[in-house]
Amino acid sequence: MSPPAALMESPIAASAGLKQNVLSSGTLPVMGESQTKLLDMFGGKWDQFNFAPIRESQVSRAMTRRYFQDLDKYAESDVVIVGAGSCGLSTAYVLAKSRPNLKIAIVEANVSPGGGAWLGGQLFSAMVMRRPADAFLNELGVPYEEDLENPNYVVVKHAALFTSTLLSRVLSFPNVKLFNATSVEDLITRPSPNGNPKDTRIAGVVVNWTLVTLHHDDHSCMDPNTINAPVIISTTGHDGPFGAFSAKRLVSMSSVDKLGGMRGLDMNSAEDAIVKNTREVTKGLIIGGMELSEIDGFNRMGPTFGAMTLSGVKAAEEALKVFDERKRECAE
Ligand code: AHZ
Repeated sequence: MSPPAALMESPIAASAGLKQNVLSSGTLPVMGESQTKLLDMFGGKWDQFNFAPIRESQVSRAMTRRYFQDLDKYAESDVVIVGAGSCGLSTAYVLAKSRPNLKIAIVEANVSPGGGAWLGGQLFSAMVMRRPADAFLNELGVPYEEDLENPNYVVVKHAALFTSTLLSRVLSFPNVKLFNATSVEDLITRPSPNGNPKDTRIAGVVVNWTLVTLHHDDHSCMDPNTINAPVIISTTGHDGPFGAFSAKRLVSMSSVDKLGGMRGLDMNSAEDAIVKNTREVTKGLIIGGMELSEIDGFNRMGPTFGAMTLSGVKAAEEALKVFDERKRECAE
């Protein structure tokens, strides 16, 4: 039996040993007296306060018109990202920023996007990232602390600071639409030219409101909707009630023989393996993040998130290759 880790390793530097990283590129704005006019505007005048009048139908139309326009626009997307966890959002950020002309739909089963990245391990606040994933934090402008005695990792004081910043950046891109509370229930497929199920091409996703997806067993048939796209990026996390969705579907449709199955925790091997192997697993379908551990049988890494961001960078790179290749094929 191995001795408790505390007996083997020197203690983590106390907070005095942590250096606050000051970012030139994007220190987040801090609310201060000089930066908010809201108190001047509203303070002490609540007696005269009124909202501008509105008719209820205007609220309804303001929401539904936009949503139905988005459903129409994104029914043919350039890229669909399944799952808005740390990997899916990182992928969306890199893709949307590098190709502003791509139409990117993100489909997230949960009401709240972010997956498991709102907290660190065991529901603690801090998020640890091993270098060189600090490059992703620098790009976003998320501040972090460095351990002066160990330069190999950095710490964001609260995982929610990373996730909320990433999410707000992604949602600000005009070429991205997030469909949350919406589940991918199936993949759209095209037969392989040679009849081999392994060469089946993925041509889109089948979606439904998550609340409907959860009730297929106790309601009469409730048919889904569809989104076509030449590139799907699946980042649905490791196996669970919703996780590893595409990986499991590829097995049931015989595109992949069997799942490798996620292995026990080994931070060092797991993070490198996930990033390096993020790829097009089946024609038209890229898998990244922890979902890949179920396909390939990689270890899990537990509460260190660098691989999720850099798997997102690799997924974006792969997606651009696949997209450009498909465009060339269509032009021929
Ligand atoms: O709701 C899911 C979550 O937000 C969403 N999702 C799953 N199935 C879906 C479906 N349709 C639409 N059928 C679906 N959305 O996918 C998101 C996955 O996020 P995640 O945080 O679970 O996965 P990730 O790969 O981005 O990050 C994994 C984080 C982990 S787990 C882990 C370990 O256990 O060792 N270590 C890390 C860093």
